Amino acid sequence: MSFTLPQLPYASNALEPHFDTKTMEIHHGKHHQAYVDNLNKALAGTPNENDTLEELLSKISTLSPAVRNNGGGHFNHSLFWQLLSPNGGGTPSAALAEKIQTQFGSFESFKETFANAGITRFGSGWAWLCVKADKSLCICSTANQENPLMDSAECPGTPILALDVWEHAYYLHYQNRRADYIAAFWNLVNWAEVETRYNAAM
Ligand code: MN3
Repeated sequence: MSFTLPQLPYASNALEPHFDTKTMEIHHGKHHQAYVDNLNKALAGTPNENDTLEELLSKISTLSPAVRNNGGGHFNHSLFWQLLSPNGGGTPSAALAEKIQTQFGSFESFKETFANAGITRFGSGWAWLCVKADKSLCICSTANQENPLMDSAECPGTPILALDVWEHAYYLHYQNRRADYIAAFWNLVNWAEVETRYNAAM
């Protein structure tokens, strides 16, 4: 089995003005494609070449750095694209809204904590909202292309919202202004998709 680049669920210019077209084209067509290609190369001829991505992540500590970096990269980006929408933004509804209110005090306070996880991640990485094994919500960040599904994760859980804070995600448009990129991200969050993932994890 070999992995393939998923199509974006919208046109590459559909997230303007928040995420610009050039960044989306390079991020999806070059960066994500490279993770897919390098993952396939790293797995070719190994006992793991027929594993699913989830299977790889669940035993990533036993696999090579190339599988960790590129398998993580492929999983994280595939998820990220689904969590964005040209019709995104606003607030979650129903059960997730209630859970956020209970755990973080308010939606605004949740956003601040999540944004802070992205802003304070030194170097490259991701910010996450996860459902933990005890069904509570957890905000954390990970380095590089690591994620909460990896057996080595410091903050294990089921990711329901993800934000790429690598410079390649924002530098063309926002340069060093990571906080502005994160502020723009809230206009694109596909809360319906986050809620679907939340309900499945519960
Ligand atoms: Mn990226």
